[in-house]
Formats: sequence, C-alpha cells, structure tokens
Amino acid sequence: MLITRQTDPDNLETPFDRLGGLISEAHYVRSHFPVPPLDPASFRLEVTGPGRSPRAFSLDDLRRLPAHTRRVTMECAGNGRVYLSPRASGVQWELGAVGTAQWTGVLLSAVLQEAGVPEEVTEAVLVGLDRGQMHDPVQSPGPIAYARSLPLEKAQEDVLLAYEMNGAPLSPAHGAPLRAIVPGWYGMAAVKWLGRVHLQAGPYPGYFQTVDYARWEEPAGLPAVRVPLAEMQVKSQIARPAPHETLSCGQAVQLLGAAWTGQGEVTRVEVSTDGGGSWADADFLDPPEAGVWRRWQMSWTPPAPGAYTLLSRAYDSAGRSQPREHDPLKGSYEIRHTLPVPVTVRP
Ligand SMILES: Nc1nc2c(c(=O)[nH]1)N[C@H]1C(S)=C(S)[C@@H](COP(=O)(O)O)O[C@H]1N2
Ligand SMILES: [Mo]
Repeated sequence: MLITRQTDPDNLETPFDRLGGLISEAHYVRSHFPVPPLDPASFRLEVTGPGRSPRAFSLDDLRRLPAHTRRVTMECAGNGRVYLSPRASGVQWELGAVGTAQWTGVLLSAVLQEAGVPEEVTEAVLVGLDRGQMHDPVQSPGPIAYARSLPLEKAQEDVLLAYEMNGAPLSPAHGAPLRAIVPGWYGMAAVKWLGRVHLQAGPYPGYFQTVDYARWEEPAGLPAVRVPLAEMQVKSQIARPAPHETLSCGQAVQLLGAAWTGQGEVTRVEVSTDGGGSWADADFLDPPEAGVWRRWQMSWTPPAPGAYTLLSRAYDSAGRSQPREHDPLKGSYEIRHTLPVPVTVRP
C-alpha cells in the first residue's frame, strides 16, 4: 500500500516504516506527466543519431536479445525533501521515495551494439513517450517529453532496458512496456515509457538535466555552474521506530533501517540515540551487492523516560559518509544528511 503525495499524475510513496524484505513490497511511483497510452504490439524503440537512418526495435526484437535480471535500489533525488527547512518546492517526500526491485530486460549496450554507435558519439539521450507542460521550477516552452541523457560510457556499462519488474510484466505506472534502469544513479535517470535513444556528440542540456534534477558546482575562480544529478550518494535511513513513535523505558527495541550508495558498497552504519552525541555500529542483515541497499539493525533499550533523537550514518567503500547538514549547493535534491527521528520514551 502506497501513500499518495500527489494525484494527476500519481506520485506515490512507500511507507518506509514497513520495511520488510530486501525487495520493496510496494515500489514508489514518481511521474511528471500522465501515463502515455501505449500498445505493446505496435511499440517500437527507436535508436537515432548522427549520419544514419533510425533503427527500430519491437518488443519481440528486444526479447530475442539475452535477458538479464538484477536487483537495483532506486532513490528519487528528492527523497526526504520534507526534511528541508525552509520548505522547498516539489513533491514533499518523507522517507519512502526509495525502493528495491528486481528488474529483467536487455542491456542497453546490446541494443547499441545491434544499432551501431558512430565514433563521435559521447552521450545517449533517453527520451520518454510521456509529455506535458512544466511550470515549476521554470515554465517550459510548451509541452515537452521527459528526457535524460547518459554518458556513453555509463550507457554501455550496466544500463538495463527492463520489461519486467519483480518477475511480472512492467506495470503502466512503472513505465510499461519498456523503461531504463540505471544502477547506482538517482531515479530521474531511469526513463520510463522509453521510446527513443538518441546518440549524439556532446552534452544534452535539456530541461531535466539543467533546470530540474541538477545541482550547483563552484569551479575554482568562476561563478557556479549547473551539473546534472547522477550517482546516488551514500545514505542511510531509519525505518523503525517511525518518527514520533512512543517506546517503553527499559524495554529493548530493534532499530531497523537500510543504507545504500551509488558507487562501491556500504561498509558501515552507525546509529546514535542521543542526537549525535555518541554513535554505535549497527549490524547488517544483507551482504554487499552492487547497486542494492543493505538492511541493518541494532538493539536499543531506552534507559530513561524522555525525548530522544535517533540518527543513522552510513559509510561506503570510497570512504564517503553522510554530512550533518544539507548542502545548499544541492538545492532541493540529494537530501542525505543524517535525518533525525524523534521518539518519546514513556516510563
Ligand atoms: N518518462 C519518464 N521517466 C521517468 C520519470 C518521468 O516522469 N517520466 N520520472 C523519473 C523519476 S524522477 C524517478 S525517481 C523514477 C521513478 O521510477 P518509478 O516511478 O518506477 O519508481 O522514474 C524516472 N523516470
Ligand atoms: Mo525522482
């Protein structure tokens, strides 16, 4: 069961406090435009590019290529936006715009190999078949399609074009009949209702790369530049207890959560029950698996009645960790500072 954050189009959040298995029971939904009506029989994925005629792949063509199945944790770059102060515009996600699913499809690299990649190509622009008018953060010039580009290197590395999710045909909300899955990247890269892959030389500074789903970077000695969001940053979340839960003094509870990172693996999770004064290591429930979160737990016996602030902090194999405060250069995205979970302990 999902929590409705917005309707028309549907934007639905997983109740993160119900975290159970490694695979999310109900995966969040994030869509900018209405679900486009698509007929699988006439559906074609087009590959277009410089100096060549377009190549079209039917779903049968794609199914004839080797199938790959893998688990991937996907986090919306705006997950946790409700924790920003002052309030940022955009969908007010709590902790549930993140989830893990098992995806089946073909490697984008295999499709590109069939289609051929001209030598000058550096980017693959993934274009969705959904479209609409954007008003926020900036007015778009009429209706535009949802599109995101990938460096050719990433496109040829491990990007999946999925037609199945958790062993069942992809649902319309999750991008049927075909969507991209980009392991390690924030969800915005995983273009749903994928209709076209456009190969080009040089970057694609489209709406969802610059105006939206981008952050500021400050090059030495120069004014700030806009950089498209890409890899997920190391992050952990507490699932249980849920914010504002009441616990009993002297009664042990299992603190449970999940941690993930875009590159390498999560190596350690620490938990604080005193608002960051002291930290203790949590235990992992899952072995490391590239691109997949690790659930963790820690037993805690509240020592005295009162108000407590729980925090968790993950580290990854690249030596990165979570900051205590949100980085303003990330705007309303990459909300990955240690998020407070206030709880009350009664006598
Ligand atoms: N075509 C299209 N693809 C899209 C989007 C969209 O609005 N249109 N939203 C993106 C964003 S921001 C996220 S977080 C993921 C969410 O995928 P899900 O709805 O399957 O969870 O899809 C991405 N792919
Ligand atoms: Mo997203």
